Amino acid sequence: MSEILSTINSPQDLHKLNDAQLTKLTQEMRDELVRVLSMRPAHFASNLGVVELCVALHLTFDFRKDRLIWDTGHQIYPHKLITGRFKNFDSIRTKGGLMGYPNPAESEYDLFMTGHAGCAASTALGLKLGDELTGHPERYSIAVVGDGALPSGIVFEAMNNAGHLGRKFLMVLNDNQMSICPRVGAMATCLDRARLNPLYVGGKKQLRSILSKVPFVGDFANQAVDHVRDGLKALLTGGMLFEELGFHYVGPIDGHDLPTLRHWLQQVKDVPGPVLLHVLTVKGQGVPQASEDPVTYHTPPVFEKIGPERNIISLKRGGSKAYTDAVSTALYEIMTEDKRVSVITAAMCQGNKLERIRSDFPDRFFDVGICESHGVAFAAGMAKAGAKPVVDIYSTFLQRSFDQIFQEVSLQNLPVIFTMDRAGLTGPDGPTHHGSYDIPYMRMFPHMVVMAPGDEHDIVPMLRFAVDHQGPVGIRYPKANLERVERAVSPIELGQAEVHEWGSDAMLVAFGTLFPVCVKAAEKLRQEGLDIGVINARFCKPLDKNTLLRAVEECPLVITVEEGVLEGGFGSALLEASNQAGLDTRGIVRLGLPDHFVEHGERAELLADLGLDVAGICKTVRTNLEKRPSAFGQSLAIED
Ligand SMILES: Cc1ncc(C[n+]2csc(CCOP(=O)(O)OP(=O)(O)O)c2C)c(N)n1
Repeated sequence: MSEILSTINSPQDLHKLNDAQLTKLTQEMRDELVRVLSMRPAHFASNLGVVELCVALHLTFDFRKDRLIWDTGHQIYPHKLITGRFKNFDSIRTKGGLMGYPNPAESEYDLFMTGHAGCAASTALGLKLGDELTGHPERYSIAVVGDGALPSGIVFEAMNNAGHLGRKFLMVLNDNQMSICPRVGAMATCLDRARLNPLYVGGKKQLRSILSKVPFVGDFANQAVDHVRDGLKALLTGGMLFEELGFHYVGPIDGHDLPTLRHWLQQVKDVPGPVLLHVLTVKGQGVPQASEDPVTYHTPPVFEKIGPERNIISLKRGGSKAYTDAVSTALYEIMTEDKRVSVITAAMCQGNKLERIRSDFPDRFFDVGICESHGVAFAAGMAKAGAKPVVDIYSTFLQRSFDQIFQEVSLQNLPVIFTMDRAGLTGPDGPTHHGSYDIPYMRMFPHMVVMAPGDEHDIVPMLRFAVDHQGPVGIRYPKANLERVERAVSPIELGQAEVHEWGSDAMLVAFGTLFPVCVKAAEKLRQEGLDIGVINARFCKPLDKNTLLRAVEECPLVITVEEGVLEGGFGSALLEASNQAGLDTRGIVRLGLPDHFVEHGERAELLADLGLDVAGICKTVRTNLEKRPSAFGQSLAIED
C-alpha cells in the first residue's frame, strides 16, 4: 500500500524519486492519513490540503539546517510522514505515541512545540536573525501560515518587523479559504480578490505584456512603468497589503501542482528581501467528503465505513452531550430573553457549538477570527456601552488576552463574562491545548469572579448569575461529557459553596467538574467505614471562607481537587485564606495538575495518572489518614 512512502526515511530520500513516483508518494501519503485518522479524531482536512506543499518544501530546502515552522502545527502530519515517523504514525495522538503537533523531542525537523495559531512568522524571523548572529547567514527561514491564522495581530507584528529588517525570509500563505469555519473578516475579501484574478502567476506573461503597453517615454517613463507595474500587479492580485509591508508578493499559485510549487519555491529562494508566496490549496484535498465539508472534517469523529478511493461512507457520531453543548444551549436561551447579551468567538464557532447562535442571532454573534486579544478588548468596549458580552474562548487560547483581561476588563471592573471551555485536560491534543492555567490567571485580578460548575445542574444558574453580576466573571468547564450528582441543588449565590455532605474524617473540596468524582470517592470510602464529606466549591473567587475555613478548622484532612495547575490554583487560594485566618494548614492536601507539562492521551487516562480519578482520590485520603492515625485516636486499616 505504502510502497514508496515506506522507503522515505528522511527528506533526503525524496530526491531519489522521479516525477511519477513523487505523484504516487502524495497519493500514498493521503491514503495513510485516511487509514490512521479513520481510527481516531484528529486534524484531517488541513493535513490533506498541504501534502504537495510539504513535499515541495522538503525538496527545495534542506531542513536539517534551513528552518521551517508550520503555523499552529495542526497540519504537521505530512511533514511527520516524510521526516522519519511513518513507521510510528499509527500511534499519533495516543498516550506515549506521536504528538498531533510539532514536537522537537520527536524529530530534529520540528523546531518548536506549538498548537496555538499565529506565531510562526515571528519565530521563523527570529531564527533567521539568530542564525545570522551565530554565523549561519546562508540558512533559509520559512513560515507556512494559513489564511485563518493570517489576521492574528501577531502575524502583522512579524510582517511589520520583517519588512523593516529586509532580510531574506519566506512566508508561505496557505490559502484554503477556511479557518475551522469559513474564514471571516476584511482580510478574507482581500485574499478572495487574488483568487478571482485571472492574471495570476500562470498568466504573468500576459500581465507583463498588458502593462508594457502603458504609454510612457524616457528613463522617467521606465521607472514610472516599473512603479505602475508593481502597483498594478499588487492591486490586481490582492497582494498590495503585503507589498506595502515590504514583502515581495508572489502568487497566487496552485498548491496541489507539485512542479508549479517547486518552480516557484525555487524562484523565490534567492530573492534578497522578505517574500510572501501565496499558495492556493483545498482543505480536504483528495477526499471528496472532506473537501466538500471541511468544517466537519477539520476534526471528524471516527469513520464508521470507508469505501474505495478514500471515500468515507459514514462517520460514527457520538450521542453523549458535553459541557460545551449545555453552555451553548443555555446561552441561546439567555440571548432569547435578554437582548443585551452577545457572544464573541475567536474562530471557534464549531468547537464552541455556536452554530445555532450564529444563525439565529446574527447581530449579536461576533466571530473576530483568531484574534483573542482583540476579542476581549472588543467585549470590554461593548460592556462599557451597556451590553452584556460573553467571551466564549477555550481556556488555553484565552491566555493570549491576559493583558486585555487585566487592563480593559478587570481594571475597569466591566461586566464581561468569560466562558472558558476546555478548562482542564483536553486529552489527545496535549500540552499545547490543556486548559491548565486559567484558575491562577483569572483569580489574581481584583473584581474578577471565578466559578466552575460542579456538574450539569450548576450550568444554567451560573450563567444567569453571571449575566446579572455587575463585574467580570469567568466560568470554567471541561472537555467532557455532562455528569449529574443527584441532590437538592442549592441556588448560586456570590461566593457560596454547596455542602454536599459533611464528614468528620476528611472533607473533599472540589472546584469544578471533578465534583462527581469526589462524590463517588467519598461513597467508596464510606463503605470502608470512613466518614468523608464533599463540598462543591463553585467559587474560587470570592472564596466561601465561612464554609471552607470551617472545614479546615474542624476536619483533620481537607483535600482540594481541581483540574488546573496547583501553583496559584484553588487549593492555593484555600491555603492562603487559612493562613490569613491563622489556621493550621497542615491538614490541607491539594490535588491538581503538577508543575510540569502534561502529555497527550485520553483525558481519563491522564486524570488517572495524576491521581484525579476515584481510585487516586481514595488513595490520597487513605494515605494521608494513615500518616495521621493519632488524629482519630486509633489506627485505620488501610487497604490499597
Ligand atoms: C490562538 C489560537 N486560537 C484558536 C486556535 C484553534 N484553531 C486551530 S486550527 C484553526 C484554524 C486555522 O486556520 P488556518 O490557519 O487557515 O489553517 P487551515 O486549518 O485552514 O489549514 C483554529 C482556529 C488555535 N490553534 N490557536
